[in-house]
Amino acid sequence: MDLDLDVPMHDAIEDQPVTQDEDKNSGNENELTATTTSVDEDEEKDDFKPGSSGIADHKSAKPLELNNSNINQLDQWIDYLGKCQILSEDDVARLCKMAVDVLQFEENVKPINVPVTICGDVHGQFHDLMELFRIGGPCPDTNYLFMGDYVDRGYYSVETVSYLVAMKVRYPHRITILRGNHESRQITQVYGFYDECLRKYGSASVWKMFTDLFDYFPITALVDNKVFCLHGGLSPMIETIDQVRELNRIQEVPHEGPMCDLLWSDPDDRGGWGISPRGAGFTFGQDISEQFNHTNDLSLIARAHQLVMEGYAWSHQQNVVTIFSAPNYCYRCGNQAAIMEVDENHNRQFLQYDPSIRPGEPTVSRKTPDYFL
Ligand SMILES: [Mn+2]
Repeated sequence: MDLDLDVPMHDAIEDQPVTQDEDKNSGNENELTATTTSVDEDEEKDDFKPGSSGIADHKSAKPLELNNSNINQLDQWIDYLGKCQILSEDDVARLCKMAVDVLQFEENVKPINVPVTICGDVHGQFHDLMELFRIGGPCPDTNYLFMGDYVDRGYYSVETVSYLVAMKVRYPHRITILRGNHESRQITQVYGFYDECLRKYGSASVWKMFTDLFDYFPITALVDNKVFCLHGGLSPMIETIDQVRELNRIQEVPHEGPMCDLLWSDPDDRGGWGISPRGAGFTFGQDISEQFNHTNDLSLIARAHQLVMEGYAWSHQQNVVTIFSAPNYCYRCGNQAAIMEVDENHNRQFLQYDPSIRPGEPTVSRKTPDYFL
């Protein structure tokens, strides 16, 4: 079954900068062009240059080995972060340095075995991430693959990305965290993560550490050689998965080219390649998906990146699935979230969930306020 056209696969919120008014006809601005001015200015400052945080200055020649001491440290952090508390700046530095020594050894196409539970955008909705683990089962009992966009939009990007990175370092073979288009210096300066770091830490240091770390995140995963997983979609410059393996991914997400496309593209009802309304990546039709899956002997492309009201949506006659794991996105979209379990026999099951209750926070409600009664 193909996508219902009424489903807002092209999310007006995702496609427009937050500072723009909500009128979708007002120029169709997009995330990349919206940031161009500030980025050009920022690149004049050494502070914002990749690597300036120093977290990757003393990389290890071999993957991080866990011992009692760092396991205890990580368990403490995970316990603390699980209560939606932030780590100290020094501890974020320690965590990010450890994470570099895990992530630098992962491949551009991370091989993953079944069973695994595949998740889409989280976007700083920390309490909903905790709900995700309640629905899907705790990590490391359940293996997880997250397909990017941990930060921006929600109120708890710092807590969310700290938690996921700590889990990655603690259980490196149980959880995979891919890079989304929001795991980027440019995008996070516009959509919330940079400002949240300044607000919670009083400086940009923690933002610099995490964005330096994002450069090391793998960009795709391959589940049992059959399900190709990535944040955005396909690229006209990539015909085979081996071509993804050859990319140099340790860099800021480029404005164009294959790595950009993998993190930005979207499936479309129109055939062939199309210009993306986002201003980065491409749209690709069913013919493109079928050819890619045939060439690479795949059964499915699993991706995230677009709001879908049921939390998941098939497209291209089940050659592509979109998974979105932020319920009531931006605390106002009213969508369900979903994750996709793939079992030992490659059976797929979608688990849908609604927003968690957040005590003391504004809940979006359509009910008539009390003062009208
Ligand atoms: Mn995205």
